Amino acid sequence: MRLASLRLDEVELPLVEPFETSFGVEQNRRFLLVRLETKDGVEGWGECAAASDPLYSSESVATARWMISERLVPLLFRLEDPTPEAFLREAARFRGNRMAKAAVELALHDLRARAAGRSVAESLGGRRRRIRVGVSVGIQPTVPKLVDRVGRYLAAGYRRVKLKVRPGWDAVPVGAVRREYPDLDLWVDANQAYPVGAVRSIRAWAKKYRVAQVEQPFAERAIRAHAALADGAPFRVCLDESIVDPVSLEDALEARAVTSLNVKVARVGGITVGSALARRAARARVPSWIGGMLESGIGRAHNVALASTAPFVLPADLSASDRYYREDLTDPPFVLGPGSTLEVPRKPGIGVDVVDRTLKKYRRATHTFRA
Ligand code: OSB
Ligand code: MG
Repeated sequence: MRLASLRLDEVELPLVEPFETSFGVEQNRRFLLVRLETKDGVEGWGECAAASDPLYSSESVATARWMISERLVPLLFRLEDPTPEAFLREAARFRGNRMAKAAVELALHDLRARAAGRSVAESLGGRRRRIRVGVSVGIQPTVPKLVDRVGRYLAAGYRRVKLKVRPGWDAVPVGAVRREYPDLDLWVDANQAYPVGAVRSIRAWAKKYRVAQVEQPFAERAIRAHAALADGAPFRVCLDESIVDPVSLEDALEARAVTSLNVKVARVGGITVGSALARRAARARVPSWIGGMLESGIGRAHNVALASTAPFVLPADLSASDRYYREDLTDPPFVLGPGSTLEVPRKPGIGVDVVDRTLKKYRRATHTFRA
């Protein structure tokens, strides 16, 4: 299989409502798309989750654009047989830049699956036809607005809710949601916002309001603080930003700092590593689940495919298209099904079509590299 071109599109897609976390607010999501094409006309799509600013991690649209254009494209075009494994082997000599690498790796998975006439889910060995999902709820202007927001998601059919928290937006909003919805599967995510000294206070409100899972309260490197929180806790301690590769997972497991693993293909450099991390965690009896980065239908389709594989046992942060975007880039849109689930596409590749007209409407820049 020979590659003919890689097209890098920069898109700006308006979110249905602003998404606020401890690190900032997003209103329009700006991101890159990778479209590969072979000499035989087979295509493959990947999405880069890096945002305009390096707030979630050190990567941004600008760094990923440089990394893909100046380093990954030449490396990719030199490969005899462009498989995800061959690409990752060569790309490994460049440090970090995992979101940029993931975008290309995802496109290769889609391309290989399409060429073989299989869905990405099938080629990963995914057996689930539907995956369980929840919804991640951003910080709201007021507590009543949060309670109302959660209520509308529950009415839409979501059965698991993750609240974004930070110092000053925790015990009160979490308590209010718990009082209103006594049986809700309630998770929280702080995106590293707490000082390591906050172990006792987090434990107190999380326990009081029966929070099932506390995600990444402390800094990426604060492994001991996460272990202290996890010690004897009646909730799972989930790591997101701290786990970027197999070594960081080994260290966190050894320290007993992780009792739930959020796998984001963007954060760990693609599907291959994400899948390996989840399998390793499962051997240590740590459950995994797929996290999201507000992806368009392209990135979400990859995530849904990976979520259909065995080690992903907790409900994913992958919601219906209309929770994110009024117009998604793919057709059909993802819709919430019975039991808080999304259907796993079964057509070849990611299994959804990219809508060219919508893509062009929201595209801000495009560049084609030819092999
Ligand atoms: O930490 O999980 C996170 C979105 C952007 C950056 C970080 C995170 C998130 C989410 C959104 O929680 C989950 C989704 O895509 O639905
Ligand atoms: Mg998170």
